[in-house]
Amino acid sequence: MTSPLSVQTKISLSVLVLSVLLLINPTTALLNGEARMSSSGTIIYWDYSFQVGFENTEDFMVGVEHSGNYTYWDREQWFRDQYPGAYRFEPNTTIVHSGEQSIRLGLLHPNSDGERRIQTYHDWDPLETVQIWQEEWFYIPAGFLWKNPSTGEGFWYNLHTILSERMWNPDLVTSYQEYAVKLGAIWNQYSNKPVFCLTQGPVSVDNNDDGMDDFFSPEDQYFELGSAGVPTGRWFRIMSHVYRDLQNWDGGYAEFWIEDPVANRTVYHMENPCRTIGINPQRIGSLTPWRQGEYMAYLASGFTLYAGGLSDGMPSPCEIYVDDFFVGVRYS
Ligand SMILES: [Ca+2]
Ligand SMILES: [Ca+2]
Repeated sequence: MTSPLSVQTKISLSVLVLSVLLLINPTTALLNGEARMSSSGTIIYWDYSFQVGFENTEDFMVGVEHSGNYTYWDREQWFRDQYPGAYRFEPNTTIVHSGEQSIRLGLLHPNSDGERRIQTYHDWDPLETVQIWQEEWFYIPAGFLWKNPSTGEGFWYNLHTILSERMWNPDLVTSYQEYAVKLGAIWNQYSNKPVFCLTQGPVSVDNNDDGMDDFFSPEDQYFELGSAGVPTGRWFRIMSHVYRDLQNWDGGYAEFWIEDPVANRTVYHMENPCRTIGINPQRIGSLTPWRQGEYMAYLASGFTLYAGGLSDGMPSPCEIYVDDFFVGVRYS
């Protein structure tokens, strides 16, 4: 068990490392030999990494399914193709964490199911990727709508997805499979404030083809971080680290940090062992990450604005800002 003090010390060191890197690379950069502080307090050198400051045109270029080869963002869901004009995904110069721009994410008509999600992902090799570190800064405006003003029911928003496995394969008993590890925010009616929530799932993984989900009961999939109120009107950072044990799928772990500089940094830190591989990596690797008919599979991570909870009363527009994204992976 790590004490809060030592966690803060680690975060401080991590912030120092990041600050130095930002001085060297104030905008966008592909980095080799990138270093970050691991959960155990040691430096990890990433085999591949990049950071995006949303200062350049290519920072905003996203592949959609059926296409690829973008520098940073390989995919988003098909929804923007299906619902043109439903989103804002654009440079912003008024609410900025560093440099001159951030990215504004806006859902303009989130009452419609297809128009309430922006998911911006980079793909990874499922057979080689052992560790992923991801971090980015979020700004949720003051006055952000967290609950239905008429009914009092809360909304939820996914923000940070370090692990997204998806597979479409009609040859299997369970043709669509998904596993994810992600962090978001939700209105908690008991504490009467928005809180962070950690999700493992939703699960539809059937590696033995018996038509039944392989693991996790529904109540195991979702944890509200009740004491970790979500900051609004200021920048905060979500960081996470996933270890994928490719030999023993139950041997992985996921860590999350929520860093709020105003509220004295570390809001939450979890380093419990958990399963971080859902779909058999061989199965993901056997299919292309780009859709060919009904066949597709990928492992990816990235930032999101995915809103839900109710069909009516969603904020419109629903907007947040993101800046200074970093991701690194190790192949060992
Ligand atoms: Ca920036
Ligand atoms: Ca099964």
